[in-house]
Amino acid sequence: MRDNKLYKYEYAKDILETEINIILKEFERKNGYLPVEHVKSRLKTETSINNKLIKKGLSIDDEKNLTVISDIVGIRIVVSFISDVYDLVSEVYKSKNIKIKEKKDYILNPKDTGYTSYHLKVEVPLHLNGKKEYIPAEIQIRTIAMDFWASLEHKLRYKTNNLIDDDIKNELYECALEIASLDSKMQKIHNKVNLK
Ligand code: 0O2
Repeated sequence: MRDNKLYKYEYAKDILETEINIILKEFERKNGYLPVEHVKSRLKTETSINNKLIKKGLSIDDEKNLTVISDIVGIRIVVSFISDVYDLVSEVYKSKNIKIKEKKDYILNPKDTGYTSYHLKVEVPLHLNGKKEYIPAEIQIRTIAMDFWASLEHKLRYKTNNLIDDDIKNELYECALEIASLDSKMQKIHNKVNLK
């Protein structure tokens, strides 16, 4: 499926990576520091795309159904402090090459699992064979602390085939609360240091 159906998504990933890179370089040039710990982009795997289509009750053989999946192209920007998340979000909003379709602030409104992050569902313009079309993509921006929790929780969930029992879910939720509290503490220290 990937080779023939996903080539446009591959191009869109390249465009998004370049755009995000420029936003980050510009941020560093203007502010004199780069808040980024790391950036990772990916194309959703064929298995993951198919699972999502099946979950939505859609055929995996109909190419048109790919358009309902908004995160085939994904880029994750992991930053140092909570304020960096919001600073970066406003920089992405200023970009003329990234069209923002929807924002989801899971920092202000964490998911039931405890997951926190800032998501932007966007579209990237792709000029191909004299035509312009918009390819959907998802940008996730989160702190290194949020990323620590999400990565480990994802691994544990994957290990148990998504069948985590309620006790473990509660423990993971508590970990998320502790991490959120640490994030706020680090933010306060950051604010104090910045004032000096
Ligand atoms: P992967 O492997 O990261 O690609 P949908 O995208 O249709 O599922 P929605 O509401 O549009 O639903 O998306 P949402 O919840 O804004 O974002 C989904 C993505 O956020 C997930 O992608 C994960 O990357 C991340 N995410 C959301 N909730 C959790 C959570 O509880 N734990 C962790 N670790 N990550 C979460 P995928 O496709 O599920 O997975």
